[in-house]
Amino acid sequence: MNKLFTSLRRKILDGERITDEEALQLFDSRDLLAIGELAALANRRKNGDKVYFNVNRHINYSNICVNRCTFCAFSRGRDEDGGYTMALNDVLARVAEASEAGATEIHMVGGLHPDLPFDFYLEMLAAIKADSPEIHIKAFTAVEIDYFATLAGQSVGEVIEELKEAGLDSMPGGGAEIFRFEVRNRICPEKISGERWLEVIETVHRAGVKTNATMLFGHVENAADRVDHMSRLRQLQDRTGGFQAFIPLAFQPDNTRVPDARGVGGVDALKTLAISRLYLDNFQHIKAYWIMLGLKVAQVSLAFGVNDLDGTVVEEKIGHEAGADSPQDLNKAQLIDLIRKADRLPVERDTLYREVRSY
Ligand code: V47
Ligand code: SF4
Repeated sequence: MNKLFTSLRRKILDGERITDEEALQLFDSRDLLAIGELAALANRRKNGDKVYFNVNRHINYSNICVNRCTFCAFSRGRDEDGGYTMALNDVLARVAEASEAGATEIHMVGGLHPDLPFDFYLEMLAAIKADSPEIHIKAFTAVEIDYFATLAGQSVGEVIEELKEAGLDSMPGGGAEIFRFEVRNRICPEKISGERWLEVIETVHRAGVKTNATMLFGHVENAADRVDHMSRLRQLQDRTGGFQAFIPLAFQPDNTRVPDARGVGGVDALKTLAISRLYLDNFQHIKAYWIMLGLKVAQVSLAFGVNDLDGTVVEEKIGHEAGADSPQDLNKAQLIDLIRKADRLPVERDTLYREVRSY
């Protein structure tokens, strides 16, 4: 193993890429601290001491969904108890509240609603922009975009142009889960395939819209599935450069239907974040989503290659319906304190990673 770490250190210093085989060896290794130290080195060379955070608000406009992903405790069928769709005024009120609280971003996603027409989404974007033109709208996953294309009877490229026109600024990275068919077919058989997710995102990037990429881990996937997932992302990033951040999402098991899910301990979470930093050499930002990781693991991850924390969030349903025991919101002062106490430099950013203010 020492040989592996020596050779990887040399690769990082020479700016050389690590192979799938090496990533697998890292997943196999029990030397968490050595992996973390390498990831911290790779991160320091890219981002110095800065840790980015943003002031944002998540809005889940509806939880009604035609799919039934087994890991999802958030969605409901059309006639099921607990299903909701926000009225446009409720969405606008949340955006206005966010804007008054100094948010620079709205992160807005929802289920695949069986009845709403594509125009609903265009009108929602346009109304948000009319009310709060200064706020960046990061909305809809590749899964929703594919669904809109079907609803509208249009190509993904056409749908993206209309969404941009209506006010869409960028997209989050959800819906990626694990790309490999054997896993995807077990956890979300109705969802678009991994190949389709990548194809939609490639079209989005080519339309000049930035996105993130996620990976849902800690269910039934193995290390090879994780490396395969990251490999496809690395290849797409080589082609488009359109990804901003990679966000490993730690699986939360409550109220879900994934038999044999392994769950995510702190060691696995830190290892996965660190390996993603080492493997995804063409991603500038590795983001800890503290909602799923918990605050303390998210803070420690800043010594394991992570340089970005999402965000103030304010209201979170997807992880909390599945048992996440983190708070639902952090204020800016708490985020700054968390980063400072990790001995790093807090920098507020906007969605496109322009610096708003250092602390
Ligand atoms: O795609 C669903 C995940 C995602 C569970 O791009 C679960 O900035 C854990 O993508 N346990 C949506 N995860 C959230 C998401 C996201 C979050 C924060 C920032 C960004 C960004 C994107 O949530 C889904 C799915 O992978 N998810 N259920 C669960 N039980
Ligand atoms: Fe629907 Fe998304 Fe939940 Fe799957 S993860 S059931 S597509 S809301």
